[in-house]
Amino acid sequence: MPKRIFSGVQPTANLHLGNYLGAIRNWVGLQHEYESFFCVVNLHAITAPQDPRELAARTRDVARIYLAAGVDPQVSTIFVQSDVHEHAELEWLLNGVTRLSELERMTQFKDKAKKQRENVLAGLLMYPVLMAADILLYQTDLVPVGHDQKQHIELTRDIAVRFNRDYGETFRLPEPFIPKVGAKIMSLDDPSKKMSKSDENPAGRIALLDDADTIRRKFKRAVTDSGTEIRFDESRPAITNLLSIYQLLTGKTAAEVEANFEGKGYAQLKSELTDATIEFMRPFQERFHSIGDEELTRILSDGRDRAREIARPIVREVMKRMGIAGA
Ligand code: ATP
Ligand code: LTN
Repeated sequence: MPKRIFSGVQPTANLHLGNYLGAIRNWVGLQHEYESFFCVVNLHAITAPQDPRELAARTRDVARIYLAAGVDPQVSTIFVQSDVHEHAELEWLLNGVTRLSELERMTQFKDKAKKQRENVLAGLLMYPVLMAADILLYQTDLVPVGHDQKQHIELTRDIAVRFNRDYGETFRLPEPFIPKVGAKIMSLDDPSKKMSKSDENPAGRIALLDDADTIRRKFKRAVTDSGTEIRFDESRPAITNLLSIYQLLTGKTAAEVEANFEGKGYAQLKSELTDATIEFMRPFQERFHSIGDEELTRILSDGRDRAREIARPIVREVMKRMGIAGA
């Protein structure tokens, strides 16, 4: 069997540079080495309240972002999670080998539950089981994601190991693929927090559809550290974060980046970073806007058909092993 990758992004809000640099960008390189499945995980989005019309529009926009970033539908399978109902089916089946205590331990659940307080939806707790279903459904080898998803992939492995032990060898064990640079892009207004799309204040993130003026303004206001030297230094997280974004967007090495800014000040760093970001965004956004509705519909329905071909027999096999009708 060819080696496979699977990854996805939730269509919950405007995607930002962190989503691109930590995840989507790496898919583009990997798609030629692996058989690739890139999913818009809209069922995950309803683990928090959503406006139905916005959710539907964003689901298509996230697929457009995949394409604009360079995911090639001739090479990779791009589809919407809810179009392949096997994801929800396998999730329910995997609930039969997942422990409540494992779900309650997940840091993303704890963090998000704290924010939602008494309105925490049951789906938020089950979120990692649906993610495990996404991954295991395709016998995935590698899952390219940002650092925050590592714990969910470890849980996916635990679920797979338990299923294989209790019901016989069925699932392949996936590995995370977390980039060395970019796996955790930090917020521009608080470098102790990750850049996040659910953060109420948009100043901390550069959205992938921000215009040039907005980008310039956000970088101008980005916090910096004390000291004046511009180099990678863990004890100065704000500057290190700006340098990492610059490094990834320009394709330079860390040493080249430091040499470039030697003797220069913060204002120069911010100005060059703004230019590099706008230079990346312009063609990216042009591609985003050039993808027609019909073309997108065709790509997503092709993707759905390819995904279902693989997903269907796996769910059948799992049902058979568990003694559930329909096998
Ligand atoms: P939220 O902050 O609302 O939880 P998010 O911005 O983390 O949302 P997701 O859809 O949960 O967005 O993540 C999509 C992908 O982007 C995942 O692979 C995730 O690891 C990655 N990612 C998210 N934020 C960052 C970040 N700040 N730096 C690097 N990668 C990130
Ligand atoms: N939880 C992921 C999104 C996601 C995902 C997946 C990523 C859902 N299913 C399967 C990789 C593989 C997140 O980024 N928040």
